[in-house]
Amino acid sequence: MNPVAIEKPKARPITRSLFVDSTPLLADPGGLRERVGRDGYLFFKGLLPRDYVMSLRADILAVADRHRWRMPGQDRWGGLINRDVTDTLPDAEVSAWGTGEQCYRDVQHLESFHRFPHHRALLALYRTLFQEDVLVHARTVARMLIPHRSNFPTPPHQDFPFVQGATSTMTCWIPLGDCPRTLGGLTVLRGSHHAGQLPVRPAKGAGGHVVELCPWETEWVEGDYDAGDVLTFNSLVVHKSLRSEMKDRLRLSLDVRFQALSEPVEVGSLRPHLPDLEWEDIYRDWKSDDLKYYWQKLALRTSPWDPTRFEAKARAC
Ligand SMILES: O=C(O)CCC(=O)C(=O)O
Repeated sequence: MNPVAIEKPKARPITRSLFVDSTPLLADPGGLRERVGRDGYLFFKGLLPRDYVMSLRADILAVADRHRWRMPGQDRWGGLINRDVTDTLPDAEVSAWGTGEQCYRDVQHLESFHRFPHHRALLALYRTLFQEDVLVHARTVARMLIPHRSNFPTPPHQDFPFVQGATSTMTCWIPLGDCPRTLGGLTVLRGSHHAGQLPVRPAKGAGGHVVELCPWETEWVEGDYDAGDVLTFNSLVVHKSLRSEMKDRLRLSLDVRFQALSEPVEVGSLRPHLPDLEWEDIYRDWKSDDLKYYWQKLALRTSPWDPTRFEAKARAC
């Protein structure tokens, strides 16, 4: 018997279409889950109140002011950078954290920053998606991407090797302020989670790794974000940032992860984003106690860190 020839998908031209707004599906949980199962991503226009987002933006920019890297004379929300100061930041710090390390460390101490992902609109969304109680990962990441010679657009990657735990974990990307495409917002490769975990190799930009894409994996979706918009995607979805064309302005955003409470979590997701920072230190000046060590009150299943997820392998396209 002749072996059956498996036909490979054909190479396709790269396309860049606009996000589909899933807000109408919030009233149709089945439809919402079907869409995320098919496309791997959901985009919501104005899911969060603009004031809520701008308030955290102002808190973070007040930290930036203490480090003198905003241009003087702006209001609390202005993102113009004082490049005379930021250009002197060491390359290693900027490539690791997007900004100076001490500034990022100070942001990681903000109570409003860690409280932000517990907003009821986000919890309700993930409860609908997972159909059970939700675990908010404590490791919230701020991307304070300043224009600097050591900052590069985030390369195409999947979050799963970095986050591990359950493949059903969802990343939530939230711009803290309006983020037009020209400021380098996040874009996703529609449906790319269906290919499973892809091999990685080292690269420049956030995360420091890139995946190899096949010539038919070309369907990028993107958009101009307003403050309050939310993008969420499965941890196997390939995503990257667009290149910022604004050489005088910072791009400020959060990455937060949510998962079903019954799924395993890798314990690093419950640690602060800076490896040498401890929660005790972060909590020192907080006004309320309710969110301190909140995950310790939950019945969690943990899974070990698997370093082989980063082993370089060739991909057969
Ligand atoms: O904000 C970025 O450029 C990268 C964000 C990202 O990769 C993520 O949220 O997983």
